Amino acid sequence: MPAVSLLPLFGSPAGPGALGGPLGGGPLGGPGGRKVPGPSGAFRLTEKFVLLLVFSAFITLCFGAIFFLPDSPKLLSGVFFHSSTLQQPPPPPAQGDPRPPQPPGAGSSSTYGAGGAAVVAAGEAAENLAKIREDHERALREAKETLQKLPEEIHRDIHQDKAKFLLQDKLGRREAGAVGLPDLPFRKRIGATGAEPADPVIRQKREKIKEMMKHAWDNYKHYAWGLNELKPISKQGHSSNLFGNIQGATIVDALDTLYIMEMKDEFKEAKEWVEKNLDFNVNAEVSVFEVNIRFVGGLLSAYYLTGEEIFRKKAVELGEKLLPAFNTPTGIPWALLNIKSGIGRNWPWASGGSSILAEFGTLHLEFIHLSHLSGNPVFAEKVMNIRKVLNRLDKPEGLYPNYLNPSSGQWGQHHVSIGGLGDSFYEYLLKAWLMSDKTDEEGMQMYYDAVQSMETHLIRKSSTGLMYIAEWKGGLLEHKMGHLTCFAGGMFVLGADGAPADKTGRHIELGAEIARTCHESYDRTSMKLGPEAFRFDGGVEAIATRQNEKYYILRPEVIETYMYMWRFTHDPKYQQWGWEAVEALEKYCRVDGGYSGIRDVYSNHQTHDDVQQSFFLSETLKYLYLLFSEDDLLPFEHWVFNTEAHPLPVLTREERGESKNK
Ligand code: DMJ
Repeated sequence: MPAVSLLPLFGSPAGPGALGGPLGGGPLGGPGGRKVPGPSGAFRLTEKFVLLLVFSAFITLCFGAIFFLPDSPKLLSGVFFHSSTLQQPPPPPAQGDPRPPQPPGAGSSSTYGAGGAAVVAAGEAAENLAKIREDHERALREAKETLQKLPEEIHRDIHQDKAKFLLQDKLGRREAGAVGLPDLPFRKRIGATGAEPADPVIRQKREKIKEMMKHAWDNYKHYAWGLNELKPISKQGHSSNLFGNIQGATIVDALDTLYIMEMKDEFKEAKEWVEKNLDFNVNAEVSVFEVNIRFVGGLLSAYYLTGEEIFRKKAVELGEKLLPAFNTPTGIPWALLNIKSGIGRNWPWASGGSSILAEFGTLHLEFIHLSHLSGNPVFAEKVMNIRKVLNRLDKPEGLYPNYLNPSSGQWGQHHVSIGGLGDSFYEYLLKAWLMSDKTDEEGMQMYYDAVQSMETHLIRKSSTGLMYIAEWKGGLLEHKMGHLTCFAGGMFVLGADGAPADKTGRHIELGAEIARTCHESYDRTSMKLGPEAFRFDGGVEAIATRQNEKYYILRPEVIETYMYMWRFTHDPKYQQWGWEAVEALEKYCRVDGGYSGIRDVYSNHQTHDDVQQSFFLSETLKYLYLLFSEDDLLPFEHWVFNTEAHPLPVLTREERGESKNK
C-alpha cells in the first residue's frame, strides 16, 4: 500500500499539502504555501521528493508493522515450523455458527499427509502471506470507514458491539438476535386439548362461548386485521400507545384461545400473520409489562401448545428486545422502553420517577421460560435480581408499596394495592413457585408472607359481611376495591394447596368470599356487569359512587375467579354466575362490529366506549370457555396461566436439568 494513499485517511480535509512541517511549503504546500528553510536555505525540488519518499516509506513500515505483527508468528511458523502449524486449532466458529469449535489437530490439519511436508509448508507460507495481505487490507478498509463516521456513530457502534459481546458471552455460542436457537425437542404437554363436556347443557353453553369468540375474531379480522385492537362501533382499528407501533396485539393475544377452542382455520391465519408480519424491528416506545404479558406470553403459550418453532423464535427475539429495560442502577426495569434505541424511562405520573410493582413484578414467569427456550440464562438472571432487590428492602407492615425507584432502590409513595399497580406481582410470586414444580421456595415464602400481611392490614368485612380488600395509603385504609382486585379470589384458592396445613381452609374461604363480593358488585348494577371500582364507605357496599369508576371495559378478573373457584370446588354457583356474565355481555356489549366496553354499568341505556380490548379474547372468553370445560383442559398440575391468561407449562426438575446441560 503506497504511503501516499494513506494521506487522505489521516490528513485534514485541506489535503496533503496542509500537513505543514517540511512537507508544507513549496509546490506541495499548495499555492501561496510558506517556504520552509533548510540547513542551507530552502530544499530543492529533488531533495523534497527524496524526503517525501523516505517519509512515505517510514509511514508504510510503521503501519505494516502494526498490521503485520499479530500475524507474524503464523508466517514464521508456516515457513519454518510447519509441523506446529499443522497442530494449530482451526479458527473459532463464526458468529452465529452453532458448531462447537474443533479440537486441535482435527479438521483441515488431518488433510495434510506426513510425506511432502516441505511442499505443503511452501504452499502454506504463500497462503499465509495472502491471508496477511487480506487482513491488512481489511484493517485499512475498516480504519477508513471508521474515520468517515461521525463521532456519535462510532460511539453507538461501540455500544452495540459491547452489548452484542455481552449477550454473546452469555449465549456462549451464538450471536444476540441470531436466528439459531439451541435444539430443544418439543414435549407435548398434557391437556393442550380436552374432552367434550359430558353434560349436554354445559356443552351447549361452551359452544355459545365459542360463537362469541368467533364474532369477536371475525370482526377484528374484517375491520382491523393486523392492527392492535378493534373499534367495534366505528368499525376500524384501534391503536393503544402501550405497544408503540408493534402491531397485531389481538392476533398474538388470541392465538392460544383459538387453539384451545379448536378454531383451526382462524388459528392457521393467525399463525401465518405472525410468520409474515409480526415485526419487532420498529422504532417503538412500548410498555415493557404489556408487551411482555400479551406478546411474549401469547407467543410462549402458542409455542408450548403447538410446538411450532416460529413462536419460540419470535418470543425469544422479543425478549431480547426488552432486555435494555433492565439497564438501571438497580436492575429494576423501566416501565417504558424504546425497543429500537434501547432507551428506557418511567411513567411521568409515577411517584418520584418510580417503576411500578405490578409491572416489574410481572415478568418472572415469561422470563424464566425465555431462558428455558433460548438456553440463555440472562432472562432468568434479570428477574431473579428483582427478587433480590425486593428482599433487601424493609416492607412497611410486611406490605409491598406500589412504587420503587430504579435508581435509588428505595420505595416511592407508601401506597399498597392488591388491585391496579400491585396485583399481578403477588400473583407471580405464587405462580413462580407452582411453575417451578414447587421448587422456588423463596417465591412461595414471599407469597404466603404477603397474604398474611394482607389479612392483617387490608382484608376487611363490610357491616353486612361482604369481605373486601382495601387499599392502603401510608397507613390509612381507603375502603375501595377495584375490578382488577377481583382476580385475588382465584389466586387465594389456587394457593390454598400450598398454604400451611392449618391455613388451607382459610385460603379457600378467602377465595370464596372475594368471589361472592365481586359477584355482588356485578349484581348491584343495572347491567349485571361490574364497575371499575366499588366502595364500602358512605353507606354503600360493593357499589361505585364516582362517575369515573362506573365503566366496564370487558375485563376478565371476576370471571377468572369464578373459573378457579369452579375448578377447586365444583360448586355450580360459579358456572351460574359465569353464565349471568355471558348473558350480560351478549345483551349490552355485543354489537354488530364485535364487543365493546360500557361507560356506565348503572345506567339503563348502554353507552359504548368503542374498544374491543385484546384481553377480551385472551382472558375473558378463555376463562369463560374453561369454566364450561372439563378439568382435563389445561389442568393446573401441568399449566400455570400468566396474568393475561396465557398458559405456560410447569417446568419439571428434569426439564430444567436438561436445559442446564445444553
Ligand atoms: C390484563 O391485561 C391483565 O390481566 C393484567 O394483569 C391486568 N389487566 C388486564 C385486564 O383487565
